[in-house]
Amino acid sequence: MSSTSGIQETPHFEEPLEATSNGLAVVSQELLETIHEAQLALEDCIDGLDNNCDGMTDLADVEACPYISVFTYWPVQPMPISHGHRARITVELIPPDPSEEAPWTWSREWAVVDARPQERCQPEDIVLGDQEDFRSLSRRYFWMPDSATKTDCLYTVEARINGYATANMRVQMVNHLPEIQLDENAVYDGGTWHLSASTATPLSISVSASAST
Ligand SMILES: [Ca+2]
Ligand SMILES: [Ca+2]
Repeated sequence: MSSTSGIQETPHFEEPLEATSNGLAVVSQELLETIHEAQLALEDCIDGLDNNCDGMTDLADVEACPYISVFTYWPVQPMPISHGHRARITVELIPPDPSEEAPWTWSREWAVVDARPQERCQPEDIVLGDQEDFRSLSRRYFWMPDSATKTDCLYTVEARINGYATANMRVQMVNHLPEIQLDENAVYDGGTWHLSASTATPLSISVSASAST
């Protein structure tokens, strides 16, 4: 529409009051959720302080620091593992991580936290390898030391979830003497005895014989 002055008038549409009110409510709700998430993120679960000022400190702040059970199928403590062998430990997280896929909400840290006897065993003796993380599991590969001086060393491997939920697994380096199993029947071909043996190490056999009468 043109006025007599020649100035174009822009059509003006007013939003209904109800729509404006609903829009503000949505923004308000989103803002509250953002503030709430920020408050949860602010709580450090192990520092002894109420970081997000909600009156609850560390693990008492159950919403920011939920109870997590770290469960392991570790049947023997300590678990004997041969020198130089690669092994793995798996822990199950109950409940599962809040995220359905990586990146995970909860951190998963693995470490060797103790070695005994301290005179000849150190946590660094164990070499930690690849780690695999899933929503309900964390798994870590490691190598046992391969030195006779570390025989019978006891190591404690710890899985730490979200900075505070832990599980400890103990392993012991063993160095069993090689065992030789002879077949039930040695075979004599009329001039020579034939023996077969199974062993995990290079085989050297010393034989002494005496004639029987
Ligand atoms: Ca805290
Ligand atoms: Ca708090």
